[in-house]
Amino acid sequence: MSTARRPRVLVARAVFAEVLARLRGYFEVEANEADEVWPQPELIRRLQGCAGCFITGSERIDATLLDACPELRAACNMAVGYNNVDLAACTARGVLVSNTPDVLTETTADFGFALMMATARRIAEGERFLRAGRWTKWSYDMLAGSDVHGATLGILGMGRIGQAIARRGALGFRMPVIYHNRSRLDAALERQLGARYVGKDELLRGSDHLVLVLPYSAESHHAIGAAELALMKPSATLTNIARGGIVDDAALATALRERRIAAAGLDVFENEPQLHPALLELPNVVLLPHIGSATEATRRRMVGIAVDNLIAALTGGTPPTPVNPQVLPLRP
Ligand code: 8YV
Repeated sequence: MSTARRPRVLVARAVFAEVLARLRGYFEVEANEADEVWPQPELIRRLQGCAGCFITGSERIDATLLDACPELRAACNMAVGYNNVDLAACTARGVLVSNTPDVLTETTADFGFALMMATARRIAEGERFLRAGRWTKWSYDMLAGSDVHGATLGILGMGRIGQAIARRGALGFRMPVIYHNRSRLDAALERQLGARYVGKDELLRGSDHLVLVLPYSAESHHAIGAAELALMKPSATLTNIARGGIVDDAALATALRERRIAAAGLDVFENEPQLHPALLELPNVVLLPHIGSATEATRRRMVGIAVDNLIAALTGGTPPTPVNPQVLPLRP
């Protein structure tokens, strides 16, 4: 391709260096090696003249941006969740959206299970206790938590990651698994996972350890608020590896402070990276900075798929993981 005719793409956040080199084989690339999180006006300014962009969960693609960037034809998200993108607005304008499913499923399930275990067994609290020099003697109830093996594992959202967590619980830790989801799995898959479908209230009432793995949408906003937390056992833990906004963080902080549930493990927050200040004051919550998919191998696979989508979309190929394939083939 001659340089003059090559499409322009924006890589909105820092990525592995070899990825930029690969993209430069096809496109004029504007990168963000300083890894700034651009406010939307800056993102719009940088996107002028771009046919495609590589984005992460930090970049919001909405109707305002699309109207200000009429040449944009593909927005390739390095995440399986795409609630940062107004899908209907993209589809209406013929803009392809892609995500990165499958490659992060097992990695994120490992993390969800680890966070649930850390929460139940007070791992982070114990480390803080030790580092603070408070470990002066053994005592019978020091940092006593709750068992994971044999306890009832509840899963809200039974997609790929929910299923991978169910498998870990049922097969690895002999946990009875209950789940709630928009649609019920077929009976053979339920048997294979060792998971039983229940209504949402029964899930809340029956779980010893409840893990949230559902996508964020208007429908799932505050799916766990004060009323839902009130149904949970006082001994239960809650783990959120899905998205901020699914849990009402203020209501959760109150429930944790009043010990209406025992503990929580949170990797995602409303308004992240800002945290509700009340959460930071509580001993019985494990707080992590949205690292569910963060292994080097998985992050490389995620970037790779996002870039495969971008290249295919803008060179007339078949993007491997489009979210709105109905817009294909893209307008010239
Ligand atoms: C991403 C995620 O790291 O895939 C997702 O949906 O939440 C994480 O794996 C994050 O969204 C950055 O794009």
